[in-house]
Amino acid sequence: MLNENDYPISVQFDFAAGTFDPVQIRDDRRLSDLHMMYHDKDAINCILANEDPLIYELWYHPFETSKSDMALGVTRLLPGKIGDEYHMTKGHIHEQDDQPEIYFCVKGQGYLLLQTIDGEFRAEPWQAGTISHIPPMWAHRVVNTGDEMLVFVASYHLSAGHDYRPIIDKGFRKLVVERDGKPNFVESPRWQ
Ligand code: M6P
Ligand code: ZN
Repeated sequence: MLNENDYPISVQFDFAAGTFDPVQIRDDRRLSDLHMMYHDKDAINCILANEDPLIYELWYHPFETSKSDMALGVTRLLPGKIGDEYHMTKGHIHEQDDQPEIYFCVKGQGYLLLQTIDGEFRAEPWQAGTISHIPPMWAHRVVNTGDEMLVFVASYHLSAGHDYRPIIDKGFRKLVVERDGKPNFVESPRWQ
């Protein structure tokens, strides 16, 4: 006997808008949710004194036939900077050590930052059409270095779990900051 969730589901993605329909869950990430990730604390306090800007939206469709089913996530990362640091996702590593993920950049440009717990670091340049495989045990974060919204589609197992603690504690090895109008990688003072 099939349950309601066991039937095939299709959603329609709109490439121009970077949205899909029907969407099951929507969530916003504002600066107040992410302030610990950015290096310029004065800039954060100055912005938060007046407003709490939206940094990215998450659109989800969890397919819930079982706890090892896959989720579809669409992340809509607005352009902009906090101080000199480009807008970015919070970044996480999976709780389960055998869980990979696929990210598909459908709009905009930037970088996918990847890092192991021992500090091996990679920055994959992204433009619309780039598809990246994130191996298990690599933390991942997306940075929008362009002038338009960066949108990417993610597919992962619901059971993977999100661990934000290593990123909150030490961040990534490199910050992506604007220098002379261009993205530049600099060593993070928090990393040792
Ligand atoms: C993708 C997926 C989600 C993740 C989201 C935002 O959609 O990887 O699991 O939550 O990006 O990333 P973060 O949780 O690091 O803010
Ligand atoms: Zn992930």
